[in-house]
Amino acid sequence: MTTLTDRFASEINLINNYLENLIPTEPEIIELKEMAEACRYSLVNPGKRFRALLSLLTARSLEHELNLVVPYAAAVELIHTYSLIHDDLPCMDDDDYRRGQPSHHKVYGEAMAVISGDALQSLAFELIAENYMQMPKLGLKAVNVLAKASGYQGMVGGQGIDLRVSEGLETDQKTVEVLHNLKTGRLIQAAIEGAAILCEASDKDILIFSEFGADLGLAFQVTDDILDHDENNPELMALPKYLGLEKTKDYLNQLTQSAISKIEVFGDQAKDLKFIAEFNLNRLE
Ligand code: GRG
Repeated sequence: MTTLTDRFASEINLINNYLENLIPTEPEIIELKEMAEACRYSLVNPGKRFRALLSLLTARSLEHELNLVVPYAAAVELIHTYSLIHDDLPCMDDDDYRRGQPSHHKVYGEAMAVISGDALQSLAFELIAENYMQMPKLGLKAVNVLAKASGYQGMVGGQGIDLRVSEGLETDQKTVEVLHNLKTGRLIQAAIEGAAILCEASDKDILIFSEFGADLGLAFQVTDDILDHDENNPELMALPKYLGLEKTKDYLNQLTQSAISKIEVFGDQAKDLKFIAEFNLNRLE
């Protein structure tokens, strides 16, 4: 199967180069050297850059210069990275490894992991403010989308539900879908919607991209649910426990078709986004 890194090598390079140069290894204030190193540790490493790639491919679908959305795409990756650092902490998922290397707190300690995550989150919004000052109305609209998607009405809200479920809150299929939409889906949706906004898409087109993003965001998590499924010990917060594996696969197919049908109006222009939706489905093979 063609990987995202094969097919979109130049787009992923664009993002990686930008992230690589974002936080200096030798900051002007020399006392910040360790802080900068800690922030770089989780940011500059081989994540898939799935969300950032979606921002770039949205710009391409709108026949826009990809560079315009790179700072926004980077901001989304910053938010994603901060969430992973915090999620790995002992008070959350307590994971020792992330992206093939020791998780942040294993290297820098828990307190440093908390503040590195905080710093990356602030930097995300700083990036947008700094780079879209010349187009303040669209910049503010994009900030609004990203802030909402990552805060209590989005990713953090989803994490809140997740915490309560792991403490015994009763759950069902609907709760799991809400959780997936918030915790995983919203940020993926925002990567797409915010890029469409910055590319001056019409309100109608922004809505189309946003709805495509909502379907794809949920589909991304449903694929993870299927890949992680263990028949003998089904996850409480994953759909196969409630739908069974086959029906979860059917549901993933439906979501993928629904996503693709939404961007069909853009024809060939949106072929890369269509590829991504299909790629997510093919991750199962
Ligand atoms: C702690 C504020 C806070 C939020 C945590 C996103 C999240 C919420 C937790 C991460 C754990 C998790 C499994 C979330 C579901 C989203 C997901 C599938 C994340 C992994 O994304 P990938 O596969 O990772 O794109 P890479 O490493 O490729 O970027």
